[in-house]
Amino acid sequence: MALGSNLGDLEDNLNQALARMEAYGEDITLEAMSSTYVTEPQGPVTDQPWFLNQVAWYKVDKEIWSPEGFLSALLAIEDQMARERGEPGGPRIIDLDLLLFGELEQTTGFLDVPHPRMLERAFVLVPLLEIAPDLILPDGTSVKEALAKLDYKLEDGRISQKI
Ligand code: PH2
Ligand code: MG
Ligand code: MG
Repeated sequence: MALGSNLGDLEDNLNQALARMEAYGEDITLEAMSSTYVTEPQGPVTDQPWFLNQVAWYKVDKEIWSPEGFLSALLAIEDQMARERGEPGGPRIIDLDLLLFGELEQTTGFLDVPHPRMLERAFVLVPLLEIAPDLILPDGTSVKEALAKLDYKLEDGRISQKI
């Protein structure tokens, strides 16, 4: 799961989302969590505050959680944290994106995994590499290879990227 925030108390927002994930119980357990990174806004809206981003890896009991159910659990936390759904790609208190669900590959519109833009985003791949250095995505690409293709700069926990 990728976490992002660029409104309010960014650190507190990410921590609150992580705490709410914990409250779901034993069939969703935290396996690894990256550091946080201060990141340059990507996407259609460039005139907005820099983000705080982080990636967390969960072990999910698949007998209990379908991929869509798990995504709904993330969206429910966004709603509980009073995220307003404004401009697409614009500023937000909290954004929780499902990057991967095991080896699953699907594009249904409600849930597209792997996340369709993850390979273009250093703010996702840098923290992901930190917690899963040997990860190979379902299509055979490694996180390392994907990151090597991007034009980004990582300095003191800050990631800037030009597309
Ligand atoms: N999320 C977006 C759009 N742009 N840029 C950064 N740096 N970090 C984000 O989390 C982010 C973004 C849409 O979800
Ligand atoms: Mg997002
Ligand atoms: Mg999102």
